[in-house]
Amino acid sequence: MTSVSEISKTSNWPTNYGDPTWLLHDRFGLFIHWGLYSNAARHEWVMNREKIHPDTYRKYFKYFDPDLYDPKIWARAAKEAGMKYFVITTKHHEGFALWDSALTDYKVTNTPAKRDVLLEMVNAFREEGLKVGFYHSVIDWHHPEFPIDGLHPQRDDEVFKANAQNRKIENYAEYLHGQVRELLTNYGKIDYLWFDFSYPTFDWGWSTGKGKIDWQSEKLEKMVLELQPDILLNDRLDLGRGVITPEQYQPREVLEKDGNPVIWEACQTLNGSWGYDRDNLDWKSDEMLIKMLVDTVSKGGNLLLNVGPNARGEIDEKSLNSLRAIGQWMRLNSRSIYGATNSDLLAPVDCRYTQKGNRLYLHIFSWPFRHIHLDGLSGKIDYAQLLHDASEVQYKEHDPNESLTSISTRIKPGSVTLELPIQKPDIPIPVVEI
Ligand code: H79
Repeated sequence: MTSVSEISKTSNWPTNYGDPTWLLHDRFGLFIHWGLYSNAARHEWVMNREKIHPDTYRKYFKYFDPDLYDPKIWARAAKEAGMKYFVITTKHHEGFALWDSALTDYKVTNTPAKRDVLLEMVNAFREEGLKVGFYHSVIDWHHPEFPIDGLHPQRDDEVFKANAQNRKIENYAEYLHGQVRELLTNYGKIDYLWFDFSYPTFDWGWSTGKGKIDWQSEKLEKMVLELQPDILLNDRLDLGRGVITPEQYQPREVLEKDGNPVIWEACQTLNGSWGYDRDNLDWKSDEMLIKMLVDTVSKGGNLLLNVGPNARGEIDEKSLNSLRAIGQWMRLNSRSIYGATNSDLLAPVDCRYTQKGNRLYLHIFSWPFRHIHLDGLSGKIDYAQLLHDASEVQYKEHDPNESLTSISTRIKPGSVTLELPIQKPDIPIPVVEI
């Protein structure tokens, strides 16, 4: 087992980045995707997917009117779910600024919202004690100097492309750096900056993807660290460093690089869409979400779980209910999550281990017939209990020096057999603390 404090000394973490101890401890954050795509209510890539012209897309700018927006409600929901930080889309690929940027008119203060909703959000979450993260898209499908490539919504619009011949990525990079400067200057201490995303290796024949040369990532990173020396950064500037961020994909095992554990964070949706998606039918169950959190920590990572509030400024009931369910589980079981990481021990089938110091947490995904066998733990256990109600779990230790104790049960020498109740406790994922 690598302790959380040791992980923070690993190779994917540059010494000039902030101290990631808090992130590794906290393990669970809220991702929020909120922008003009929330009005379209059919995925945050709608501009791209439907190749919507910027002039047409402007209707969402004109009608962005979040009259029910109260970020205190969002912050409380996150806190009650057990989340310790949040990451908000300051600007997504659509290019719309969710704050009062001096560098563009395409910003929230020019919509019917008329106010800096980002500022209110940052204040509300800080008040609830959550750390503040900014998502910022380096891609921008609205900016007049962003060169058209194979990912651009107007990639097949010959007239648009002809008119965009003289776009200069340097001009866009200057804008990008300027906006990031604003975000890191005007909103107090920002704990985490989450860039999205580089795609340098893509080559569509007539155009290539974009990466660190285009964004001037080295220079951008330097500015970020000058403005916010304690900030943490993710890995999407094409620099090969920062928090590794697998997207809607649970790694199959502990994430390592050159044999060392790395700092990583799974980002996951409730339903496959990041932005509010009215007609979505792919909602994950509460149990699946809890499993996802446990699975992530059991592999040494964080979970950044997303909600897509709607354009009136509300997180829908379905999402809120999922957060509540996770919160109920966390209230009783968060000891196995906060400050915990993967164990070097191999967990039994359908179980996940997390470990914190010499406490081992066995998460039981599928309730067994009475017994679970823990290899190699004989003589090493002092006490075992169900975490949610502190009820003792009795167990038998099997002598490591004996041969298979019984041909009929195949008990392994050196293992421990937990004796569990027949009835699964009334909690989505029971945890045994050992
Ligand atoms: O904000 C959310 C998504 O909208 C954003 N990241 C999360 C946090 C995201 N944008 N793109 N992606 C995630 C992945 C996109 C992959 C693809 Fe492609 C774009 C597949 C096809 C087009 C880039 C180009 C990768 C392959 C070709």
